[in-house]
Amino acid sequence: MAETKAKTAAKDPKLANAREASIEPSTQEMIERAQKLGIDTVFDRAVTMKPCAIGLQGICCKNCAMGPCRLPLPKGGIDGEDTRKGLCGATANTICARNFARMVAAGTSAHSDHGRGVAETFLSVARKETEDYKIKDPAKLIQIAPYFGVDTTVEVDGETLDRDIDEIALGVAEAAMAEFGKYDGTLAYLKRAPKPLQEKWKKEGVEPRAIDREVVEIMHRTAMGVDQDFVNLTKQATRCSLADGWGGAMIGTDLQDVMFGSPSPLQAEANLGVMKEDHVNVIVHGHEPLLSEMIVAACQSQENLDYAKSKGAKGIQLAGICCTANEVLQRHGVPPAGTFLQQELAIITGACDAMVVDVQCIFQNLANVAKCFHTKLITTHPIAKMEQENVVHIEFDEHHAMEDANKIVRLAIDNFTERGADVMIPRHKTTQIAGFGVESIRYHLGGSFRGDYYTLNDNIINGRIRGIAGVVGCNNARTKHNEEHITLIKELIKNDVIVLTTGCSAIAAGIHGLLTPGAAAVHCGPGLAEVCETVGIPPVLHLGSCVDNTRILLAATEVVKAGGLGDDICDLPAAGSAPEWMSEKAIAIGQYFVSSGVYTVFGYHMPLEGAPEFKDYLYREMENVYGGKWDCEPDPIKHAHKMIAHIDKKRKELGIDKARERVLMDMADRQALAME
Ligand code: NFS
Repeated sequence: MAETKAKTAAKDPKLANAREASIEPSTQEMIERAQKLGIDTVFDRAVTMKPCAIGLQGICCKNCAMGPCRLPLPKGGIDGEDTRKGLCGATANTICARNFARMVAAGTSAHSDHGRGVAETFLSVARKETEDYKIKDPAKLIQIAPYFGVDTTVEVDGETLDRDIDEIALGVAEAAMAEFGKYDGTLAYLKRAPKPLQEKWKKEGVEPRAIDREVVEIMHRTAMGVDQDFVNLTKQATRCSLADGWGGAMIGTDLQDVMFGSPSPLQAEANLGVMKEDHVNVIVHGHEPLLSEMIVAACQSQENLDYAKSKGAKGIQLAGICCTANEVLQRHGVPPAGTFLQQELAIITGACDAMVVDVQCIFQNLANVAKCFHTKLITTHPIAKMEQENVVHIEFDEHHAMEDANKIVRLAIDNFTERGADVMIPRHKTTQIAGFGVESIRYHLGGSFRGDYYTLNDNIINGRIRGIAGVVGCNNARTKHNEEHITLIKELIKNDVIVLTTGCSAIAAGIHGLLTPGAAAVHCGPGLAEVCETVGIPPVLHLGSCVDNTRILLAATEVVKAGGLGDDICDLPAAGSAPEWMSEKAIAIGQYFVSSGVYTVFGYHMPLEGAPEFKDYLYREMENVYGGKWDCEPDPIKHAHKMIAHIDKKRKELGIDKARERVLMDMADRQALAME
């Protein structure tokens, strides 16, 4: 590598300062190594490319060719009437709400197209068109079938018998596919929500009809000259987001569980240090586990292991980046090599023999970084190709999935001998317990006899657990990598708030050692520590990828059903958060959480500042309609305390705030009480 290009941040203001860019040591090491090698990473580009100040405010409209019209907020704010308008007269509220709704549409389409891909593969399984996938979790299939109107039993001569599993599979597969484009009715999974929430959606007229339809309607309504009422636009943003959370994403999660197995707790490692110098290193990156499930099998096959050994490698080390990492971690214990912001760094180790990408969150710059090393960058999805010439495209097809996976793994093995001498794998790695889900929480916190969320509720009511937080989402190069996630999560568990996590936030929590039962004694308040130690769980539970945020919705619903904490999700002492968000998918997720009754705080920044009235609608008015509302707080400690204040407000409304004080009394207090 051309050392002549060597640069350091200290000398060059165009380069990121590694210590300011991330709190994570292996990330810092790799940023500096890249700079020495003259390879730019996202961290450096974030220094040279400043975000557009008008876009940041959310008030640039480019939905027709008379614009882009830009309506920045005047310095010092609006004095008197807000007269800002675009060429057509669109107000700042309209423009901002249109942009917001389009983010929801994009996010929903990403999760739902993923869900559709899974449903299509499941249909192939049900039709017996593929040998490579099977039904691994028939119990889950039987559990979801009734929502799709599919019978799980048959009457034969007056006797009720179990129906053939293949027939159930076909019924569910066809009904799931229909959810994307059916022309009447509303989505099947809405029935899984607490009754009062279903009634709110009905009253507001926001029950999603078909998943694709809600995305299309947003694109129509936000086109030039259509919907010009920010409240009405937000309504459609809600309906579309619900088609994501209670539709496409939920179908994705469930059918993945049916085909690949529902996760259960397991131990694995995390961080760039999981890569091995003497092994063939294969990294899977993206979101859909359809191919990566097969790659896991291909990396374990004796034939491929022998082939790797014949090339001088000791074995094959598979690792993941982003949510594909979470999918294969949750079900197979494959270690994540890093979060979203570490994707280029995995190649910069010089030890990545193949990076296999599918869809979403993939930097185009990976191709430029791969060019500097021997790494084969392999795209696999027909909708996600790259223009650079060094990228190999091996298109994945579920009908010959295993064959495709073997081809990819063999390419990686062949490439092992092409590795340069300049290899540097950071030694940092941690151990974590991942693999939680609605079912495993029930098992660990519900008690095997009661079989529900009773124990969890009981501990919330008695105050050992103050509340529940969902901390999810991305990294963002505009914030210090992992700092907000980790500071926020630590502050929550210190205050006895149990954390459910997904996405890159979950990977970050694993990398920083928060996903172990041992973390309870170090970081938790006394109540949460006691519960975690008693049942042997980490205080931060890894619930999977971003589509698996649906597991958080269902876990919250289980808590409602277990009783004692109100009738609806909005009654729970719970809050949501995406402290380092960057993706449109995060906005879709935020909107469906808010519309399901969750107070949801985003970090960094929200593109709403240019339209104070619309912002106020999201941050205040939505609560009157759905019981949940948006908020934004970049400071992770203040962010945690906004969530805790909300949790405490809900405890008070439920009349369980006093119980909490009792738990925290010391012995002297208890004796004093006994004497009264
Ligand atoms: Ni979620 Fe997954 Fe990560 Fe953000 Fe991207 S990987 S779907 S979008 S960056 S958490």
